[in-house]
Amino acid sequence: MQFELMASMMCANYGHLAKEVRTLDEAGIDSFHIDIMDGRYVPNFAMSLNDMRCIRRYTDKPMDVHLMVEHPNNTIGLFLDNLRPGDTVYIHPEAEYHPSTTLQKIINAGMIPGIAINPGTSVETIYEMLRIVDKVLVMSVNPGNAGQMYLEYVGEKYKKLLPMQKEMGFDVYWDGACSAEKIKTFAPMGVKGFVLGTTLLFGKETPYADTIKAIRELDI
Ligand code: S6P
Ligand code: MG
Repeated sequence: MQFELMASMMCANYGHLAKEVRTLDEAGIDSFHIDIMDGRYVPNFAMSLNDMRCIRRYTDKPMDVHLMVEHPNNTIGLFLDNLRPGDTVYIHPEAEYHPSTTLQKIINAGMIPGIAINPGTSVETIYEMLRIVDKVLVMSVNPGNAGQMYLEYVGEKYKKLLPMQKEMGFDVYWDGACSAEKIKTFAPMGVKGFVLGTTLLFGKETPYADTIKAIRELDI
């Protein structure tokens, strides 16, 4: 079964970031998930513009940029200027007064527009935007940190969103506490890609190539 795997780069070892990027690239990761935080929309600072630029220098694979910042419209140009067509940018709709304007900016710049939805955000709230975006990143943990517990109630939201994909023209992606068991359950239901962080990929003894290979060979 085909699905995409994204590496959550906030979980990488910054002692040797270039090596991390090259190893993940060679291990067959599909794209690099970049968690940008501003310390206001979420109570953390993870990565920022320079980290993204640095990662871009060591790989030609797509960037998957997740903006966890207030009013992304104010600074999104900085990111778009450093991205390429085929890269994705997600905003959190509730962080913006006019999210559809910001999404249009992403589209006009030639990038793939996405929204990230928090565990507490309902499908009804973002319904109209589903027609504008190509990707919906469903947060299975509250945004801000890696290494959190999966929030069981988010499963219901996937069940609600997935049947709308075709008619509204978007794909669903998973972010937070992603395990092999979750991929086995949700990939067949139609989730197109999974962000891999500390739960499955980083901080383990197993080489990235072996982990990624084992996920691709899951019996699904
Ligand atoms: C959380 C962020 C995520 C995490 C990822 C980490 O704010 O958007 O991308 O980095 O979920 O994965 P894990 O397996 O440590 O939860
Ligand atoms: Mg993320």
